[in-house]
Amino acid sequence: MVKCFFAVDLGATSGRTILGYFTPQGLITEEINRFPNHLIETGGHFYWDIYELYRNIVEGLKIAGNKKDTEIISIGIDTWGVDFVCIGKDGGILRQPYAYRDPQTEGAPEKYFKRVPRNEVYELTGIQVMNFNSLFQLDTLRRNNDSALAHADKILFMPDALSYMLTGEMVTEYTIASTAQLVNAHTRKLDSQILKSIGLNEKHFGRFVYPGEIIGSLTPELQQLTGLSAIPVVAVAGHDTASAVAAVPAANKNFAYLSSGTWSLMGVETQAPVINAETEALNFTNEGGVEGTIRLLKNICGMWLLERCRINWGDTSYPDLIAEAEASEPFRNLICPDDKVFDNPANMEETIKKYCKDHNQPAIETRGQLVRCIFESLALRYRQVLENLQRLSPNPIDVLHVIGGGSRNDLLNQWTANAIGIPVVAGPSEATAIGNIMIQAVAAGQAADIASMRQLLSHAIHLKTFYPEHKETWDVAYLQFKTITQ
Ligand code: LFR
Repeated sequence: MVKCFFAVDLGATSGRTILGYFTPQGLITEEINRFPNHLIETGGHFYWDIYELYRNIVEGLKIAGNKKDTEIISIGIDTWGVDFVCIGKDGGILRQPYAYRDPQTEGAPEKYFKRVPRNEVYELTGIQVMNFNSLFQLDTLRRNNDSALAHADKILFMPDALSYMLTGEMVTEYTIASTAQLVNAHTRKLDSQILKSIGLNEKHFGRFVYPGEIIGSLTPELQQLTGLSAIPVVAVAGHDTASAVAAVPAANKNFAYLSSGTWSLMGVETQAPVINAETEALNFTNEGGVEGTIRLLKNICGMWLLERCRINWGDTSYPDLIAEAEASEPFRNLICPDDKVFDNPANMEETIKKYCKDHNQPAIETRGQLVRCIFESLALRYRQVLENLQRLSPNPIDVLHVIGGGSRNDLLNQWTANAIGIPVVAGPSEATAIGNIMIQAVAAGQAADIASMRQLLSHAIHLKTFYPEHKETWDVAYLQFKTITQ
């Protein structure tokens, strides 16, 4: 019997379940199922379908349960951050969760800061201000007299809500509550003052747990449906970015990471929150990580730009698009990836073209030019954020670890190295699921800590290093980029 961990990893565009286990030489993983996750637009709002996500997880459990010679030790769920469901007194889900790209939170932070000063909120939470933080979503629902919130007995974040559907147990996991902007960065618990400011208290949340704690075990209903036994569901780092950062194959402390997927999350790992006037002005976040660490990072709009363009491009593969970009003229068009216009436009391709036109750049004529514009702009934005990080980080930064699906893009990795002037180490591409499995392995007593597993990973996983090239050309382009973003 091979003893495996079952990881559920849900992102904004797709989800997957993975079986994995560690050997003295490294890590063995097997993808069990992969499925799309859709933004559902109706009545002027955007939602996720939590029941469909649940159905796909159960499907994965059934497949894994049918595997001969495999025993599942535990299950762990991580998802994107900030979204949640309201649970009624009878235990039912009161409405499908709103998706964080829903426009209802536009201007929400400003409204909230009229009642609670912005600097006080930042000092308490250390979290970057983004419209969609759960704090502002909840405040928006409160202002709108939302019926689900009005009847909510409990509020559960996405990973906790899905764990609840698997076990019947309600918890609030630390990393996912932290990115919600509801946790005090110093006490690492829900902040009662913040909760009070939106008419809530600790009772509205499940038992507070940290990564590695057991949530509950599979319900009898699910045991019957899947043929599995009462397997424990473990709280991993419920926030996908926290699970991904756990899996950075770093040899020592002197690194920055870029978790590259729908978002590009660039940051460093620190032992304590870094909350000061500069981090506040630059809107850096201090999100909770595993084993007491803090993720000092910034959200950069990442592959979302390309994912949205691809919707209109049929079945074109990433390698084809990358080849077209490589064959196009360099630095012809540049955008600021974090401009608000790219948040959730009806047509991303047209929005990028219009942005270039409005900034007096040559008209984008080919798909290759468009993809090149996205990649070069991202690489230059990475440099801009890294320069700030180098000033804010308590440790020197010798290398950038690129992890997540985007780390498979050799061209972007090379351009990133060129732009930032330090080596880029790419991989693992399934960092989030691996981090999820690592936390389950530590919880099961199979490993002492995350540091030892990172060491194991750094030897066991094939990593690619990219060294900076063409410094002068990229320096010139960076100056050009800065004129757009200022
Ligand atoms: C990445 C991520 C980011 C979070 C964004 C929205 O998947 O979790 O960390 O800021 O999605 O939730």
